[in-house]
Amino acid sequence: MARGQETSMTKFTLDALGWNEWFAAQTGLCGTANIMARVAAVDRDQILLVGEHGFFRAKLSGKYLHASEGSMQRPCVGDWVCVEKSVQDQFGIVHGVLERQTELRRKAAGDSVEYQMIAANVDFVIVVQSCQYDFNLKRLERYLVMIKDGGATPLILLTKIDLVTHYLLATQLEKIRSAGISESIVTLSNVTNEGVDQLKSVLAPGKTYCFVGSSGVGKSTLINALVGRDLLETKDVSGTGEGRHTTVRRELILLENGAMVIDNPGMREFGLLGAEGGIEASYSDILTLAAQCHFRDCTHSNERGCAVQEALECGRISADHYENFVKLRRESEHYQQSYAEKRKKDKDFGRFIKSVKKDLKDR
Ligand SMILES: Nc1nc2c(ncn2[C@@H]2O[C@H](COP(=O)(O)OP(=O)(O)OP(=O)(O)O)[C@@H](O)[C@H]2O)c(=O)[nH]1
Ligand SMILES: [Mg+2]
Ligand SMILES: [Zn+2]
Repeated sequence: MARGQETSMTKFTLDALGWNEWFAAQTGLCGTANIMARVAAVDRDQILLVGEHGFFRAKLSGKYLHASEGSMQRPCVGDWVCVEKSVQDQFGIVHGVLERQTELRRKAAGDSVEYQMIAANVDFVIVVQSCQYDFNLKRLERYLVMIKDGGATPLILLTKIDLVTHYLLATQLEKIRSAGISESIVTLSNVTNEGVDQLKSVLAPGKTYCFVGSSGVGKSTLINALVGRDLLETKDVSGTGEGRHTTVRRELILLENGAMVIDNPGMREFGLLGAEGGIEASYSDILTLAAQCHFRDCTHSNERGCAVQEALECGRISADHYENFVKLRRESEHYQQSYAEKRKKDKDFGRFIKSVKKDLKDR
């Protein structure tokens, strides 16, 4: 693989890397760790950072590493961190992570009641589905809920349009719209390049775009096209479209036009946990109706005077849309209680962070 950007000598302004007033307001907490940098990738025990002097590597301070074990507080791609580094140091030392402006996270796999961070401080999350084999409306809705919950703006991207008929593509677009999803949609082919320029025109300088979706849908192929060379590894998939995972690392890449993109490994699951805000944003039509139900604690299943059931009966909202709402809300709430208990531990961590920040300031 052509390893590219980390060896480039380009310098940047922090603004070009996505820095804004939100982060600037926090720099007082950084003390002597006075270099601000953005996380481009997290490897085993090293972090690739990009700052005003370009790319460099860093490690977490021992104290931070110890306290943040298994926690959401560990730096992830897109984070802004406070680093201590002198010119002669090979590695920087990361002392703290600035509070995130947006978060993309999902429920960790299996029974574990934890969030898993996917990316931080992204402006847009591009949900990629392939028109061939991969298109799935319910999965799309699930992504939209978590994206909105984390405060980023979702965009929808359908790839591999060279492999399907115009009719099938039109049907898929119609399905998305009739489910009440109003986000922008781009359709493209990495083979014929149809639609690639349209996507390029959407990507704005200084903004960060995170690509998510199943394995084999063409995320890395597309990012290579945006970069203009084979920076990322891509791989052929079997005839069913079911891919092995080619990308194994989340990585922030700077495009020539100044936009930043994050490639991700393909995801099989995208579990919900405590995503009430995202559900409210995605199902505002149902929640507006729910406010008119006769009973305040209406579950919208079989109560008298239920406005949601009424709308369902007369076809104002689709059964699929409603069923998915019920399912996602149940899933989102399922682990809430135990998560809340676990949060107590994180509070202790929060106190620790405050003390570290104070230490740094007092030095
Ligand atoms: N026909 C067709 N093939 C495509 C298109 N985009 C990507 N491919 C092919 O699909 C395969 C998988 O592409 P990748 O870019 O590796 O997919 P990915 O989404 O990065 O996959 P993971 O890294 O595993 O998550 C490669 O063989 C690509 O050449 C497209 O628009 N049309
Ligand atoms: Mg990939
Ligand atoms: Zn009701």
